[in-house]
Amino acid sequence: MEKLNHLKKSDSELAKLVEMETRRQQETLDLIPSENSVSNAVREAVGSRLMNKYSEGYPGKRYYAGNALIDEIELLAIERARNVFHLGKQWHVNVQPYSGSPANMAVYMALLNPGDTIMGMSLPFGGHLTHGWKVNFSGKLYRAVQYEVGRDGFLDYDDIEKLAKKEKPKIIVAGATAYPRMIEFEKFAKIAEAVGAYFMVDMAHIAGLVASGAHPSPFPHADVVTTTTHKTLRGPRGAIIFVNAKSETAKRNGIDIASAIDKAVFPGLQGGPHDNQTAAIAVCLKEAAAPEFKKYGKQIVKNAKALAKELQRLGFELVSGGTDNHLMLIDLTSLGISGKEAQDHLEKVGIVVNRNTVPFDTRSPFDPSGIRLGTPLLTTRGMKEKEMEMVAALIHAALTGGNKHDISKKVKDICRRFVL
Ligand code: DSN
Repeated sequence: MEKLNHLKKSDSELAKLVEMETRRQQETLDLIPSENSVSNAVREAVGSRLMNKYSEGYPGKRYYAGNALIDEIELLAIERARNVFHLGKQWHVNVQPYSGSPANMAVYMALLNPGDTIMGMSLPFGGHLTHGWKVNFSGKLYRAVQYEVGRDGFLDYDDIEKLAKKEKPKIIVAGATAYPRMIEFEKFAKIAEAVGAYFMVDMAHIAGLVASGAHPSPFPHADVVTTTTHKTLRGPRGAIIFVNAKSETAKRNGIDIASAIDKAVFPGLQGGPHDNQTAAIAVCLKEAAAPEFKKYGKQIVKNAKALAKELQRLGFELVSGGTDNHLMLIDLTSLGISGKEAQDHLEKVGIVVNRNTVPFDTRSPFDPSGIRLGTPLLTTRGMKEKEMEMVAALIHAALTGGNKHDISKKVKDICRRFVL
């Protein structure tokens, strides 16, 4: 447990809440696939005095004095981002977006006009809010058309191509929050090329897998790649936009894509960047370039496959019949409980998951038919395939009327063995 000496002295009420949350994280099994647990080094950078600075602008072009060191930090983050994903200089990198949604907004703002057509994956089928969902800015400011997965739970690239040819989007977005399978970026890129659309990949969920070679890279195929930095990449909350300065689509449209995206981030959408966050991103990228991170990313996938296999052996139905990445979706329909009920039962025994729609769900998103499970955080704790089998057994017991006291005790035992 961290000391929080100063906080305890000045605000004991808040310090107590932080300590309780720390303990909650340590004593529960977190299977939310978009969450992770960062290193102490990343946390130190986030809590550093860099947060005191204003740095509107970009390295070498700031509006305020006193930014020489901030420039160095931002340039280091940019260089490390290129290094982790093996990118040449043609990839322009912006590390300033506050998080994933503003990063995606900046891309649309740079490349589209309000009312233009965007095409992304439908939210209840596994897409993200910012990929054109109706209640989000992306579905309100733009004309959004949405693709879905087929009945088998897999993306159907022929259907996506038909939709693109019919709707002629100006941008096609690949990327998901609840899709357990590999995304075939090359196929998407061909479809985008055929209709003259920009091809954007939001790799937020899988960035750590891409960095470690556990998922194919979108970079050979995309015009723009966005990512958050706090999911599988295991950094602070934040985001990066990678821009292919040699984009043929941008050339055809006569725009300088790198400068358009920089301008959309600042001054288009944001004021001063969060320099403490930029520094922590640089730290996480250094960690992600290390050989241990390669093992980490591959182990996330091995663990997900082991968890999926054991859950299926115990009778659970998984969307698409398994997983290729860090997450899976259990369809609870045949078990006769809803996603919300399952989430609540599991939380009571110390297993933290999120309820989630399954493709073609007939229930409401507030109480859908599924739960989403992922292995990034348990893998950070050092768990392997053997522990995944135990976790599957505990989930099964919790959802089929097992003794809550016994299950909670076993959860606590595992948490004690794999310390956070
Ligand atoms: N909220 C994130 C997730 O859980 O997938 C997406 O931004």
